[in-house]
Amino acid sequence: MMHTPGASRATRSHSVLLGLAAAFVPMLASAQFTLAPLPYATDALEPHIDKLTMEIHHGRHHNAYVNNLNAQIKTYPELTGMSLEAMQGQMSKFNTAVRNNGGGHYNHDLFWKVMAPESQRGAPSAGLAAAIDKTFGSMAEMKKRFDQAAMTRFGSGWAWLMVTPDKKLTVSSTANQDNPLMDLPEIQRGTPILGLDVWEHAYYLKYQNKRADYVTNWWNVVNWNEVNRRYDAAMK
Ligand code: MN3
Repeated sequence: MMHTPGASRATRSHSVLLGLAAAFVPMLASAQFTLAPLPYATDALEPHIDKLTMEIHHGRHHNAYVNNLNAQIKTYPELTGMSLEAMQGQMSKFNTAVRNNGGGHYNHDLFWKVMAPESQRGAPSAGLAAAIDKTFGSMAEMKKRFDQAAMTRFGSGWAWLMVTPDKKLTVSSTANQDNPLMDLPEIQRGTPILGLDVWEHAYYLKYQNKRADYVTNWWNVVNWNEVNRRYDAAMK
């Protein structure tokens, strides 16, 4: 279930820079993209998401995306100093390895933050709740559409609640480690405020093939405080 990054396809100009970059990139690479600790204990989302899944998902899968992304700095020295958000928005410039691993790093960084232990989950703000009611009719209907996006994503990918460029809420899904920030023609663009990982590695140990049960239970661990914060930022 580990991700296999696509082959590097450096352009001619990148090749020219390669020798130069290789001389000093190892030092920079170690400090560029890093795996932040989880903002809570690995068992904090029990019983909905189990401790072992969290350990493997964060410590191995997410860690691999970070390491593989850092390895791409020798191909693309311009990644040095680039924010994760900025990278997503110009993903069309990069190869499949940056798309998969840079997307994977951004997506998981968001994923850990939009979940929280029970005492920290909060509730949708008045502003977000009103926008959800206006857009979808009700919170229940929004969740239904989101669940459909999660369930109909064939294979690996993500479901999203996002703010579109014209400041409207919508639900979408992306394949693999793509996300709505990426400037790629097949992606519906927006600013994600809530995201759900529906790769099998996110739920298989506890839920096996029952993705629907995972999706249903996952709503119990959503960190609405963080979703509210992202909604407010996206609406500015
Ligand atoms: Mn994952």
